[in-house]
Amino acid sequence: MIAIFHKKAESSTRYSQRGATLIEVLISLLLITIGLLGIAASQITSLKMTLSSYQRSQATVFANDIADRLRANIKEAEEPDSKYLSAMPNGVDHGTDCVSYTGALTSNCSIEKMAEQDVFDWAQRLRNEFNGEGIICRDNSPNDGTAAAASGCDNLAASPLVIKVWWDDDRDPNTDNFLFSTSLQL
Ligand SMILES: [Ca+2]
Ligand SMILES: [Ca+2]
Repeated sequence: MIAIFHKKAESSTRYSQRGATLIEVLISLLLITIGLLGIAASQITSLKMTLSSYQRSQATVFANDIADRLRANIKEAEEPDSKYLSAMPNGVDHGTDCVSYTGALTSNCSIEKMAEQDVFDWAQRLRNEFNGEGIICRDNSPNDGTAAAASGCDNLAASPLVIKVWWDDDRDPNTDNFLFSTSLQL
């Protein structure tokens, strides 16, 4: 009798030891899962920040692009009623009169038409390559505005020339677009 009782007690201990091991394994799996989810979340955050910083550098490239175009057509850019300002926000497509980057301009391309074409080309590229929009205007407080149609530009003759570029940083149409603005030294 004693021997049998002893055997039963031993078996019960072994069983409870196996149970504890299973719980330990489950807890370990849970901890590993939580850890992996944490790593995944930080990876996603890091990817978002990388994309955000890439888009910001793209906005700078687009701003530099139109700044270079204004410098190349400085006589028109410096006019008080420059077409760079009045043709906003989408410019005017002058067909082949002022084809950019492809050799000599035709005699039909005036500096005013060139400005309108520059703005047109710029707006197209911003929309197609960046899903964004931009404006050239005069503004003494350039860090405002939510879109080309609500640019926050004061358009006063004494205000500096600025370039503003907006884009949807978080791909959420319900949040404001990001703005990059820079004042323009001609
Ligand atoms: Ca303003
Ligand atoms: Ca948004």
